[in-house]
Amino acid sequence: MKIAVLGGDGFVGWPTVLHLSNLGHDVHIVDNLSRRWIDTELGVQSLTPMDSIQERCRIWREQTGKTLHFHLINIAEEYERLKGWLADNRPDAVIHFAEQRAAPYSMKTDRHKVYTVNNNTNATHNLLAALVETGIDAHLVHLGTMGVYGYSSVGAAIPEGYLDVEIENLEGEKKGLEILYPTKPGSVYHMTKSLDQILFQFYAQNDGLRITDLHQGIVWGTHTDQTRRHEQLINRFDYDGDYGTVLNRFLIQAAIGHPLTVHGTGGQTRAFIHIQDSVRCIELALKDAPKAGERVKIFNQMTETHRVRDLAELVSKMTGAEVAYLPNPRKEAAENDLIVKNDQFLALGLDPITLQEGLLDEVVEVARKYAYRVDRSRVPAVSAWTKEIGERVEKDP
Ligand code: NAD
Ligand code: USQ
Repeated sequence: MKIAVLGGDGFVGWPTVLHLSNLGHDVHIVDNLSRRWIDTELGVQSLTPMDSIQERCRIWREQTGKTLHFHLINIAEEYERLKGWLADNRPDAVIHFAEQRAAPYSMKTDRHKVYTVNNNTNATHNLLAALVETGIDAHLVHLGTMGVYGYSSVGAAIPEGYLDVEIENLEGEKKGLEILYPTKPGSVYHMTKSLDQILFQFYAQNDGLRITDLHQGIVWGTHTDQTRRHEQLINRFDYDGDYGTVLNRFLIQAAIGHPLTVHGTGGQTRAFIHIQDSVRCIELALKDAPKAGERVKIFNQMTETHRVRDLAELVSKMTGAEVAYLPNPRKEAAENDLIVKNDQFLALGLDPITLQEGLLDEVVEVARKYAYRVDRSRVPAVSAWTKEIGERVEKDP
């Protein structure tokens, strides 16, 4: 297949590009490199030394003989270029990673809120409008998030996108209705992913676009089979307080002798998936495209759930690191349960990689190898969800 990977220079995008190219697909990366600019804005860098996207593509060709194409387009702001690119290239599938994905970054200031909404909502809507206008029957696979659901499970498993409910009509008869599972986003970033869901619902119903939305949990790890092939194919690894995600942050903190930064009691339960499984799920989803006129296909792309304090204890036991319980800069439930259905990927053949399988050691090794690149002052998470929380955290950091 000819596959366009929008956001193919990012943490999940790059290993996906390599995975699909390795399978023999003709892969085109479309990215505006905004993530690299945000590193510059924040004064941080990936733990791992990343080459330019052009250099990464050159090394892949040298290693495998396979060509990757790179196109510098801002899909949120350059609608005509995006449409023209799609019309000229006519991909069979489009994978959409190209959004601002950090919840703390999206809550930093009003400017960051506005940027995140403009970027993410326009990126998704531009893509949908351009697919309709060009008449390309490409399967659109979008990376969404488990966070659209909020995290309280009321003791019931979160289904894969849809919920059957019963309502009473005016005659007092009970009628069944299928609805999108209600969203309850916990940050401006997560809110943009909730908005995306409505855009997908509309374009699938109105224009027959074939759309799959993958509600992904927190991705951990760094290497995949392909990024291991050469040092210059290495994946990015975010450790800073805005972009670093919890388990990868704990692992790098342990490697540099920094106490593990648990927010609040650490009673937050979240869904997780290893980066290798993430790219495998995308491959599986590509093969299972909905037909025109079908509802949006929604998968929960996660393999296990963990409580933050249990992860901290696990990493502490492995490495001897101290655990620090800090005031929480976020507005979120202090404790929650989370039960998630992921039957669809299991049925398609996903064999989940779990935390116990030695991959944690691999990440610690990567973290130790590049620990000299870490700026310790960028480790604390300082973006506060409200002004009041900000003042409190500042007084008692
Ligand atoms: P990332 O920030 O590393 O990558 C996103 C890429 O998209 C970057 O290369 C960026 O330059 C590009 N991009 C952003 N806006 C763009 C625009 N307007 N035009 C063109 N390119 C643009 O993020 P990631 O961790 O690889 O996540 C990829 C997707 O998966 C995101 O949509 C995210 O919401 C979702 N996701 C990520 C995780 C995770 O733990 N990393 C978990 C669940 C879902
Ligand atoms: N947390 C800590 N200490 C830290 C960092 C985080 O206790 O040093 C806590 C947070 O308060 C939160 C939980 O860990 O309760 C998860 O935080 P996170 O930064 O790892 O994940 P999150 O903000 O939810 O965002 C990440 C990705 C996002 C993706 C989401 C999937 O950045 O792109 O959508 O995970 S999910 O969480 O399932 O919604």
